[in-house]
Formats: sequence, C-alpha cells, structure tokens
Amino acid sequence: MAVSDHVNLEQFMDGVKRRNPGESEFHQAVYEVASNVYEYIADKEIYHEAQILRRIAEPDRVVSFRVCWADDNENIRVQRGWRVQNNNSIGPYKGGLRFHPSVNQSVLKFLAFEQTFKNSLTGLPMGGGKGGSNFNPKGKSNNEVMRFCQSFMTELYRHVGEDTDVPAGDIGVGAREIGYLFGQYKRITNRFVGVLTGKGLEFGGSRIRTEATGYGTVYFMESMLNRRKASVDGMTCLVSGSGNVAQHAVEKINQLGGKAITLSDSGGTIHDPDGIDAEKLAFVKELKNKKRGRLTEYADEYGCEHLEGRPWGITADLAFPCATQNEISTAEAKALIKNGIRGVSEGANMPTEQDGIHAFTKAKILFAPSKAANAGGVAVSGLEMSQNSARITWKEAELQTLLKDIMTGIHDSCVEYGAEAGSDYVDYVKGANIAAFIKVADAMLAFGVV
Ligand code: NDP
Ligand code: 2IT
Repeated sequence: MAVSDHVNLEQFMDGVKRRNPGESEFHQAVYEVASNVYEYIADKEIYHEAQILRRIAEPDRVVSFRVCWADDNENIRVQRGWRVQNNNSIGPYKGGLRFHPSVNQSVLKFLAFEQTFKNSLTGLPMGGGKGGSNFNPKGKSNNEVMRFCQSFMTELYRHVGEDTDVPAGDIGVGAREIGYLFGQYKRITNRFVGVLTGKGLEFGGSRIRTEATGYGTVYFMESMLNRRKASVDGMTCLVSGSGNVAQHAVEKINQLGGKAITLSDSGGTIHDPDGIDAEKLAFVKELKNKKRGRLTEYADEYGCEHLEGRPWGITADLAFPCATQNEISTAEAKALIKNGIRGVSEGANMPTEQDGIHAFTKAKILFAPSKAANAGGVAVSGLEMSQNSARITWKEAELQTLLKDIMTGIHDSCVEYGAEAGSDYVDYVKGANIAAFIKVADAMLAFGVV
C-alpha cells in the first residue's frame, strides 16, 4: 500500500476521539505528538503499515478499582483508583501516582501516553504508565492519608512490581504517601524490592530524586539559553505551583543567579519582586511540605502582593509553569509574548493549551515542552531503580552529574530532530516528539504484531 493510502492526521484524530469519547486531555496529548509524528513518517511506509502510532495511543491496559477507607469520624469513604499501563516496549511501565479530586481516566491516560515518550527521551529502559485516585489529601489527617494509601496499595500491589511497573509520586503524592504505599506493599508481599521510586533515603530512595524534576527543568532552560550565548544568570523568572517541582525550580534558579518572583497554589499567586531567596524558599518548604498551608501566609510573612489567579500577566524574562495541565491558556501565552518573555520551560505536564503552544512556536521564543523539560524526575527514578536492583547507593555528586548529562542529552536530541533548516531556531516540541517516537516505534517493530 502506498503511504498516501493510509489514514491522514485528521482521520487518525477522528478515530482517537471516537474511541475515547469525552477524554479531552487524552485527545490533546495525542494530537500534540501525532501532528509531528505524521509529518516525520510521511514517507516511511513501515510505521504506517505496522500502525505504530495507533498502537501507542491505545494503552496496553487500564486498571480501575474501588478504594474504600474510613475517615476519622468513622464515615466510610469510597474513591476510585487507576493504573494506566500505556506501553512497555522499552522497559517496565514507569510513572507517577496522582492524588487530586480532578483525577479521572482521561487525565491519567494523557499522563501515561506522555510518560511513554518522556521516558524514551531519558535514554533509560523505562516504559510509560501513570496512576492515581480522585482522593483529595487536602485537609486530611496523617492517619486518614495512611489508611487511604494502605487501601489503595492493597489493590494496586497485584498489578505492579520491580520488573513490571514501578510507580512514583506526582501531584498529592510525595515522601509521606510513598512511605505509606511502600510499607503496605512490603507488608502484603513480604518482599523488599524497588517497586516504587521517590522512597526515603533510609529505605532505598535515591539522593537527588526529590530535587531532580525542578532542577532538570531549569537545566533545560539553561541549555536552550547557552545555545544562544545567554544564561539564567540575571534573569527574572515566573514560577507557578509551590509543590515539589516549583520549589526545586526556584532553588536551581537561585543557584544559577536568576531571580524567581512568583509562586502559586490553587488559592492564587504571590508576587515578590525582591525575589524568593533561600530563606524565603525554606519558609515555603516548611509551609507546603509540613504545615500544608496556603501561600497567603507567605504574603503576610513577607509583606508582598497576593493576586487572584495565575502569574502569567506579570512581566519577566523566563517562565516555569510547575503546577498542573492547561495552566497557561492561549490568552495567557499571548500575554507572556506581548510582555517580552524569552523562554518557557514546562515543569508541569502539558501546562500550556494547544493554541498557546502554537503562539509560542510562532513567536519563536525558546519553548521546552514538558516531556523534555521535566524528564529529570523520572530519569533519577530510573537511576533509583538501578541502585535498588544492584543493592547499592550512589553518591550525590555522581547523581548530580548523571542528571545534568541526561538533561543535556535530551536537549541535544531535541536539537537533532527539531532544528529548522537555514536558521538557528529549534522547534523543541517537534524535536522531542520525533526523537522519543523513534526509539519506542523501532522497539515495537522488532516485536512484530503484539
Ligand atoms: P505537588 O503536589 O507537590 O504540588 C502541586 C502544586 O500545584 C501545588 O502548589 C498545587 O496547589 C498546585 N496545583 C495542583 N493542581 C492545581 C490546580 N488544578 N489548580 C491550581 N493549582 C494546582 O506536585 P508536583 O510539584 O510533584 O507536580 C507539579 C506538576 O509537575 C504536575 O503537573 C506533575 O505532573 C509534574 N511533574 C512532577 C514530577 C515529580 O517528580 N513530582 C515529575 C514530572 C512532572 P495546592 O497546594 O493549592 O493544591
Ligand atoms: O510526570 C512524571 O514524570 C512524574 N511524576 C515522575 C514519574 C517517576 O516515575 O518518577
């Protein structure tokens, strides 16, 4: 069959929408990849014939289950849990768990699909998966969170394993939750293995894992700027979110001589033009990770402005969205461009709306898509898996070097496949999508029809 006889991008997307009704986040993630991949495979019959993209966009399996737990007032609560195992062609399924009331099948399918490509970019042997629950950890006691995690793992344990599927953290799942989940897995199976990453350092966790996503997102920006003979040094930066990724993005911005002037949470944005220095960042970590409080307390403590909504109306050099999906609308992307933003590096997964991405690429600003820019976290998770399998612990300096090397490698792969002929512009979205696709696709070709 000639290439031209196969379905085109529009027909492909019609099929994705028909088979996955109402799953708008999943459609969005698939479209972003498919639009670049279709161009790349236009003259490559084998990928069409083997229906590679159609197969990657159909999760290997979606497991959904009931999670019952009793709250502190002895009310029985019923939540839904999921694990989406998208693709294990290049390694065991790997990806985080998200606990947030907005979690549904569409959100987890988009995240598992994205993870498949992100993990490919790291160069490490990891397939793509994602899971979680619509459980809301906010306002819950430690005992309630523990009971929920134990109930969640009592079902999940049969679907995961150190060589099968290795979950980790994401929104609402940090060190505390991973501890409870790992404790329950070990208790049920009587096996001490690397079934989760992001573990505490006392029980098999890796140094640098906590910092890796935020650090990596800023390293990626530094690589893009260095290619243009510039650097983060001296730049003002907008950061959204105030959790794991945002905190460590700010930490690395400070270390590289930049100035972060915003953070946000679901209650709004703090704008601190003097910069969120190391002392203020320590306050944020205590506030968010221990007291689990709101950013209004930061505004009260340091006497700065607290705004409703998101930071994108403020003028700065660089932007690091580190909260959640679709947190930069098309109008906000255009406002950032109008205010002279020079670069955007996505710490969160798919934080920019589709037409917002088009606006950034049209304006030719430096734009690092999430699957490239935030891959540092899962990369160090991959290194945690290696350490667990070998039963060894690497030193911080070794891991720092590996993280930097992996992020530089991803940057260079994006340049290889995304550089525009005859100019110094790099389409990092295209570069990331194509580089990631090739590895997964070629592994799938090797397996035949499975
Ligand atoms: P955390 O739970 O530590 O922090 C999430 C932050 O984002 C909080 O400040 C939270 O505010 C805010 N937020 C979450 N959802 C919303 C929402 N719907 N509207 C407004 N604010 C919101 O999560 P992480 O920092 O781990 O994750 C942040 C992003 O980074 C996610 O997109 C995640 O998928 C991505 N990511 C995380 C990795 C990791 O290693 N942790 C790796 C790669 C990507 P509030 O406190 O009010 O809820
Ligand atoms: O989106 C992500 O890459 C993560 N939440 C981290 C996944 C992992 O397995 O470390």
